[in-house]
Amino acid sequence: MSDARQGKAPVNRRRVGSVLLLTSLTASGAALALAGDTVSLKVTQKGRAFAPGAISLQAGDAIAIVNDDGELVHHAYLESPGFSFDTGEQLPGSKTVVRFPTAGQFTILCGIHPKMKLSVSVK
Ligand SMILES: [Cu+2]
Repeated sequence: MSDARQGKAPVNRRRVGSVLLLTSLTASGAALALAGDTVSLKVTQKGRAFAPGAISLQAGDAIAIVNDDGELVHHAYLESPGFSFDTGEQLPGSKTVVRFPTAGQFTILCGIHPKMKLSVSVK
């Protein structure tokens, strides 16, 4: 039922509990959806980069942001008028689901690696 349990290594499974807790705690902004929600697109964080680096969505779509970057911690966030989110620290193997409720052009950044950028076009 939970996609978060798809981690390959045992180390990922131990972290599922804390990741889900983090997701629910930060859901007050309504931007972060529950991990079980339907996801339109998966974005990975690997080699200190988002892949793909640009995506297009329909308003209401959700994406899964997966940290697939070995031992590196990431911290995706977005700040814009009317729509913001902050995933907090994303441990290796973790997945955070973010829903984009409104149309617009957005850029997701990583609080740890300033060169990481993900352009999101929501129609
Ligand atoms: Cu990062």
